[in-house]
This record gives sequence, C-alpha cells and structure tokens, in this order.
Amino acid sequence: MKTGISIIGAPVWLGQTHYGTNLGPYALRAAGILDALTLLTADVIDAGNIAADTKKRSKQRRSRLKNLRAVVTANEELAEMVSLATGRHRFPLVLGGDHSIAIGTLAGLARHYHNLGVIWYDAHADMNTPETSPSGNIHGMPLAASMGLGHPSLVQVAGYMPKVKPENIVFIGIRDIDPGERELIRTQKIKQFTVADINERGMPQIIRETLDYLLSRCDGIHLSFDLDGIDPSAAPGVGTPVPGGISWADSLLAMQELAHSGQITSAEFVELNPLLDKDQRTTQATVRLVSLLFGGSAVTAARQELPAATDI
Ligand code: 4U7
Ligand code: MN
Ligand code: MN
Ligand code: MN
Repeated sequence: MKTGISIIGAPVWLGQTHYGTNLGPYALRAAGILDALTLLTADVIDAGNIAADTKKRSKQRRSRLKNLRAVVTANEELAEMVSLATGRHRFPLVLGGDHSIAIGTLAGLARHYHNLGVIWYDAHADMNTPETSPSGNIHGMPLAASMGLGHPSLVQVAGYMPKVKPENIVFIGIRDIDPGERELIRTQKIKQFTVADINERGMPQIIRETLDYLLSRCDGIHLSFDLDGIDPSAAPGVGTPVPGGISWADSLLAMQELAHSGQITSAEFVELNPLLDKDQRTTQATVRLVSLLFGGSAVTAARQELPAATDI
C-alpha cells in the first residue's frame, strides 16, 4: 500500500532535439497539477526537480548518441530520487521531460521491485540502440537501455543492469517502429496492443488483458505514459507526433481502468512540450489524465481546466 504521492520533476530535453520538453514540469505545476492531486489524495509532496543541464554543447548531427553525458547525469539523479520515494513506500509520479528520463525512473524503481512490470503507452517502442537508431536521440532508446542493451553508460545508470525483463513489458498504442526495434519485439516476444486492437476489443478489455498478463508475473507495475501515444489531434504538444493514435476518450478510459485496478505503483508522464502545444491543450490533457489515474472523476478533472484567455 502506498502512503502518498511524491512528485518529481525531470526537466530534460537533451534526449531529443526540440527545446521545450524541459518546460513540462513547470507547465504542469502552473496548470494546477498539485491542487488537482491534493483534492484526491491528501498526502502529496512536491519533491521538486532534478538538476538537469539544458545547454547543448556542440553541433552533433551525425552523433549516434546526442548529449550522452548530460542525459546520463540527469538520469543518475532521477534514479536516486525515485528510489528514495519508493523506499518510503510512496508513489513516485515523475513529470518529464523527454522519454530518456525513463532510464532513471526505471533504475530507481528496479532497486525495489525484482519483477517490475512496465506499461509503455506510446506511439514508439523506444527500443533503439546506438546501432539501430535512425536519429541518435536517446529518447528513442530508454527501453532497450533498461533491458541492458545499448551504450554502457546508459545501461549502467544507478550501477546495475538490467532493470526490466522483456516479458514484463506491455506496449499500448505503438505504431511507428524502426526495423531494429521490430526485430527485438519479435525475438523477445514482447506483448503489444495496437490502436487496431483497442478499436476492436475496447480499451477496458485491453487494460484488463494488460493487467492480467503483468500481475501474474510482476511485483509492481509502472506506467510510462508518452503523450504522443494519444492522437495528435488531442495532444499536439509533442516533438514526434504520429497520426492514427489512441483517441482521447480511450486514453481517459485507460486511466480510469488503471485507477480502478489499484495496481499501478508508479508513473511518469513524458514528452509534453509546452512550446509546441496549442492553447495549452496537451498540458491540460496531462493534468486530466494524471487526475484520473489517481481516482478523479472526469468531471473533477474537467474543473481543473483553466479559463480561456477571453474569459479572464
Ligand atoms: B519517444 C525514433 F526514428 N524511433 O529513435 C527514434 F522514429 O520517446 C523516434 O517515443 C523516437 O517520443 C521517439 O529517433 C521517442 C524515430
Ligand atoms: Mn516514448
Ligand atoms: Mn513516443
Ligand atoms: Mn516523442
């Protein structure tokens, strides 16, 4: 049983190329995420942000691993903060930041869970290695690194490896998969639910199957929520949008079903880029999704919306 929520901000953008994901934690706080959660759970602590380098050092277009040192340093600190909260039996809620921060989140969690389950809600598989990556962006590598594949300093964050077993991972919504990733998913037999599966069987059923699968083998379940899993029409404020995504209604349903199960032990919301957003739509969407994950009703979540600029 978790005693409360610890919010940890990870203002990282150097895992990809669009400045702005580092502003995610600030935008979510400004939109009232703390008040929204405090209404639902009295014990909410804002643990602040990790200290993340925001300065890109060189032009590195051809680099296989962009900003490696800065990303590793941020993730080492994040792993410590997540581990501390988890050790105190609190629910770590990590606010990104680009998805490279999952390396640190998972590193902090896996110190405490020996069979950590991971729900990867994303348009992408994030299973590239420096060899298979088309971009050199580390936000496309966190799952591979957490499985022990990739550059040694990514794989060894927090001093041990691997953090996650392939059979403990479930993908929801992936639709833009690189050849090397496809091969890994196939050879490691990683469980996945596509948008077509969701449309066919309904989100509640997909979440039930996901939880049944993970609960039979895991001692904790982490939700890694990349906002680009949602269709860009509902969540435009992301750096790598992919059409044909999970609908907004299904995303609300997913959070409600996960909340209802009471089985999620940690979560992170990543890839929000307030500078690419339209009318704060994606920031507001994230606050609503987080509220629902902690048992808020769709109505309560709706009340968290800021008035439109014209109403002020
Ligand atoms: B995200 C990509 F090539 N696969 O590796 C890559 F398509 O965290 C995109 O899911 C990765 O947003 C996207 O660069 C990473 C690309
Ligand atoms: Mn991702
Ligand atoms: Mn993605
Ligand atoms: Mn992205």
